[in-house]
Amino acid sequence: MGSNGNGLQGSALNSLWRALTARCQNMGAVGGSRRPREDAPVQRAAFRRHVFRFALWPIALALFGVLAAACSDDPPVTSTPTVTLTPTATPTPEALTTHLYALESDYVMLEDFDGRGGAIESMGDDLLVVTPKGRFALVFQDGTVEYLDGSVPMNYTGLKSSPMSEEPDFDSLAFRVADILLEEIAGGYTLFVTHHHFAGGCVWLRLSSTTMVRDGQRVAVLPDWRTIFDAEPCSEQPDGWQNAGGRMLTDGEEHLLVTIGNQAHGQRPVPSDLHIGKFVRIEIETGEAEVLATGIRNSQGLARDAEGNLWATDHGPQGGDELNLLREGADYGWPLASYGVGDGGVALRLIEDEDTGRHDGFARPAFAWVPSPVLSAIAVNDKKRFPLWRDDLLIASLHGQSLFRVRRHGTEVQYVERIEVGDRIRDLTFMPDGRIALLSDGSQVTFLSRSPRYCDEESRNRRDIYSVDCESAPALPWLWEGEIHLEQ
Ligand SMILES: [Ca+2]
Repeated sequence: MGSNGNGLQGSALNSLWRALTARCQNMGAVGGSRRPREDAPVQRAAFRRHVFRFALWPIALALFGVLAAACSDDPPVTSTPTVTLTPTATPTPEALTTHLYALESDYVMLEDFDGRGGAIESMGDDLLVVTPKGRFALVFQDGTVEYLDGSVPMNYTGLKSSPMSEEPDFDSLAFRVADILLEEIAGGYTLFVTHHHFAGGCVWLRLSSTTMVRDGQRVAVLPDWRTIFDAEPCSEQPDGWQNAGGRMLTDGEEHLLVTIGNQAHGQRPVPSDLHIGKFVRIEIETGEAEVLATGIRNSQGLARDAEGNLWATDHGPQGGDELNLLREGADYGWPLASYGVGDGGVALRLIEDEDTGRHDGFARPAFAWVPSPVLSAIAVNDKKRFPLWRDDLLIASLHGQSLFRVRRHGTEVQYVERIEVGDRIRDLTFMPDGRIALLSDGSQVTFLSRSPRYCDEESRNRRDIYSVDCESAPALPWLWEGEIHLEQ
């Protein structure tokens, strides 16, 4: 195990730990020491190297593609029956060859998710996972997993016993945790969660926070949750929470930036006094929300690059998934403009005399996808972890079961590389140790890292892998073809 980076040191902090965990025990929710291995076979799921071979890969992709087409997170404009997601993931292949890197993958299977969603965030060198229905798990650097006591206050039990759950369109899978965000404090973290919450016969998208305390391997989620914000309005429709959005980012100045999906509004414009379908800035202390931009459908990705640009993904209807540059005051068009069309190819013609599929009259995306991969989270790479991908955006997708590496210069997108991983990726993050962590809807955490094979003989003889950062590798043979004049 590597260092946890934030362990409590010294007797004073140990005393704090004891006091806090004692408080948790009194309140009936403590994250104690790691559970014995023999008691919890799933929790000690160590890394599993993929055994899936390339020969089977295209077949599995095709089959999974057919299945996923029915399981898209992107609710259709016309209603179709809800399909239960099979929680068994298709394993990511053991190696992925990309344009600039060969990647190796390790994975950890968690207990089956009850739904679609959840989120991950690095916690020191380890990974905090929140499942779609609000359970917490820590995936340690060696691949062992510990489930923590305590859960996100969603009131899923209340929803399941409500009359809404009897309705044919009831979508329990989409009732979810949308995102988590950790801010380091003395002895632990402040944890922010965007999630659904059922109250008064209605489902809200809520922003809550609590404290996590950490002493080495021991982590506790304190039970004193605080509600910061509820997005208006809540939904009384049995599937009205599908387009949740809910991705968060701190502005470093006591605010959280949050994307809020347009939920049950479908193709109906959202009134300006409602939060849904908008990009908002929420003051953490007061919960006051300010609308920064409008015209958002289901934005599940939000990231800030090193130059301060804000990038957000959004779902188109059929075609027209977007990568947007967020700017205050902008209207991103939904539902009045899109590069997509309605499900079944029905033209979206919501403004008189406007052509469909032009995105006229509104802030256009920096890039758009046709067909829709159903984009989810965004992470920005830095030059330390994948130097040849420096400043690139890495975007996950659900239906597309792929990552998209976006090469950009400033705000200009130059090209997009598709990297197929074979699973619906809900969230992703770069780990401090250089791995990429992916959370799938199939209850799987996958870690991608640069393969040692990237520097071996076979790879070095490939002309499409540019291995300048292989420390021990001799110069590439083709570099010696012809004359090379080096400047002195
Ligand atoms: Ca748009």
